[in-house]
Amino acid sequence: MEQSEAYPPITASDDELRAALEAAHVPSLMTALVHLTGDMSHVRGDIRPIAALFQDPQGGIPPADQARGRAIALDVLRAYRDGGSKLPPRPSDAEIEEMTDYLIGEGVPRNYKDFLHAELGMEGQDPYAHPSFEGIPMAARQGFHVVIIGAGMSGLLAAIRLDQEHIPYTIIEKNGEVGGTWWQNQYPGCRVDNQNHIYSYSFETYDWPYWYSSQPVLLEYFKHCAEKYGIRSKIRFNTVVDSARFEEGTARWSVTVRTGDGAPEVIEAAAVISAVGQLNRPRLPAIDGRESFRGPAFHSGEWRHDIDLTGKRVAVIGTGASAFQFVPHIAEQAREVVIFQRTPPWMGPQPVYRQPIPNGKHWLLTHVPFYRKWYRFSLFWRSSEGMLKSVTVDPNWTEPGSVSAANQRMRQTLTAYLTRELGDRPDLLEHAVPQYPPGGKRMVVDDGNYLRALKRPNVRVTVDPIASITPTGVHTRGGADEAFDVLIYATGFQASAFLMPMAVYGIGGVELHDHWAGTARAYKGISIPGYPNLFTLYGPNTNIVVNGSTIFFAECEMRYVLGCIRLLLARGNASMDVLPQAHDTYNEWIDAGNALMAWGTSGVTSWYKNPDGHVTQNWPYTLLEFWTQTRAPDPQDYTFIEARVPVA
Ligand code: N01
Repeated sequence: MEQSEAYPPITASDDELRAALEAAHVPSLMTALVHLTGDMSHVRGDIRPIAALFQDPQGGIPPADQARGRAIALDVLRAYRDGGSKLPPRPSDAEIEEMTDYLIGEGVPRNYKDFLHAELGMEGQDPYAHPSFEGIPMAARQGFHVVIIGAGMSGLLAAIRLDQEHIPYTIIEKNGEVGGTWWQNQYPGCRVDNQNHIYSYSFETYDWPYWYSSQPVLLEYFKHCAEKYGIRSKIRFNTVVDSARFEEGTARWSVTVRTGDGAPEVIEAAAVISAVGQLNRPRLPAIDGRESFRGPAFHSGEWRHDIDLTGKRVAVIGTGASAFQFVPHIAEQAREVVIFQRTPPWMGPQPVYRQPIPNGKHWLLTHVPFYRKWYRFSLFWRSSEGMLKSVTVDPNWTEPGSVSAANQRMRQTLTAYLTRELGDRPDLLEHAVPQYPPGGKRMVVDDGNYLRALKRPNVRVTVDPIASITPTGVHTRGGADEAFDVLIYATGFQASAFLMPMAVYGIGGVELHDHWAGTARAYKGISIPGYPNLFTLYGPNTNIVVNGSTIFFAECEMRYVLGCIRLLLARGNASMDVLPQAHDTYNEWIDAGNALMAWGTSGVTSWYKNPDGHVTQNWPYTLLEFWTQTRAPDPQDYTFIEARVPVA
């Protein structure tokens, strides 16, 4: 059988090949060599990754063995080039399985086989597309108009997938551009904390300039997707959804939108897909006197580029991922930066965090057949289930500051990193080691930039809590009055206020937020009882702390949503409503899972919990489990609803 991917022929010289191979991820390279030669000995020899060292970028392969692997690859690539860049038949399924085992350095548990095989897409399939709408007449599809709310990562994905099945839609977007959180967060230094080869749509590869790209690059990627897939013309920009109402007569939705100062307008929809994101509605803290400050004050998610910080005294409130990224930038401009820290973050060291991808790596990713696929796969594995065990609670563990022996080891490693980096500044180190267990909050990815900034003479960290904001600055509980020119709130987002500030009325006219009563819940993060044909992407309990990428979740969710739409069209029903029993049982299982994770423990506060302390954000299980849960809807979990009156 032919291999599924086309690559440009190799024309590089021996020296160019040699130079490119220096940048290779050797385990992925050895696996790719099987595709070029048909020879399984490349993954059966002694150049092999070691399971226990999977977090090492080269899987623990010693440098001398890496060099041997590169030398073998040089010979293979030369022969491939000189033979006209022709690939042998594709490896058999059993061989692919063996290559998978090789790459992740351990026998893949049986139940992972299907999942990993699909994620690989080795036959050229689109792993997260809906398997088939065959048999659904075009007229039925065309009559099923969907309103998508939001044109960020999830909304664009929804549009691309609906287009593939010829289902019409309109996207309502509050901003003037696509990109969602990547449009909203424009603070200096903003970048992704998930490596881009997995933080990207599975079907849309990109020549990423960085391992972890900056916000402008991410925004460009989503703009590129909107252009390439012809989405733009179906987006109503600068338009907000005021409300959505399920009309019980027609079993359809009426969505009330407003553009600018215009009059409200109602759009009818067979289904509504909410893709509103979680990290775009700033959360300003309830600190006394906040409104009284006379100078400029703004939130990190609403950066005031018109305010020149040069020579100013700036207060930064909060030390989460946002502050972590912009503090080094503003420290170069401001006269003085004072950081008000309530809780320090755990930092995961990553030396290449802001580094560009070397040319050799670009070349390998674009020219060596199947290298990119295996590389993405190895990252996927390394960033998925590997970390989960270290943040799982051992109920018999009693040491404060950790939740298990593995978590304690993680704590020691991360503490040693901080101790090393701040060895020369005991005053900073004293307040830099978090008391909560690693994994209790999202870890920040660090290449030393933030800690270097803290050591600057014009930067100071204070742990004296803020008592109030005054017209001129900050008054602390310790009694200090500090004067500032500018206040920057890096205090996060209203992530647990799902779908706010829209009003969403379901069966019986019940408003969704009243129904939730402060605790957002959904079945598989997607369906809510009493709200038929309302599907939420990145909804309740679909966020992750240590494993995977939110794009993986969105792709799984959207395949499930298409499964629902297909069910409706095949059965000829108007709407489907998830059964309360299925929803409740599912959420009990989610709660039980979260109670056993570091972020669910009682001493930890974060944006993952709602004000009552309930974990409304996080998925507590493996990626395999989410993939399995969302493969396809089970009709037994839903009631199907007919229209009582004809649709106008
Ligand atoms: O917000 P946060 P963020 N007084 O909620 C503090 C994603 N993200 O914008 O921990 C004083 O994490 C609060 O203190 P505490 C990422 O998923 C990703 O930084 O509550 N301080 C905390 O220090 C991230 O998790 C990227 O004690 C107050 C900070 O404000 C999420 O967005 C980059 C306070 C809020 O931290 C949110 O990150 C940026 C008060 N009254 C963001 N109230 C990347 O991809 C709150 N705080 C890298």
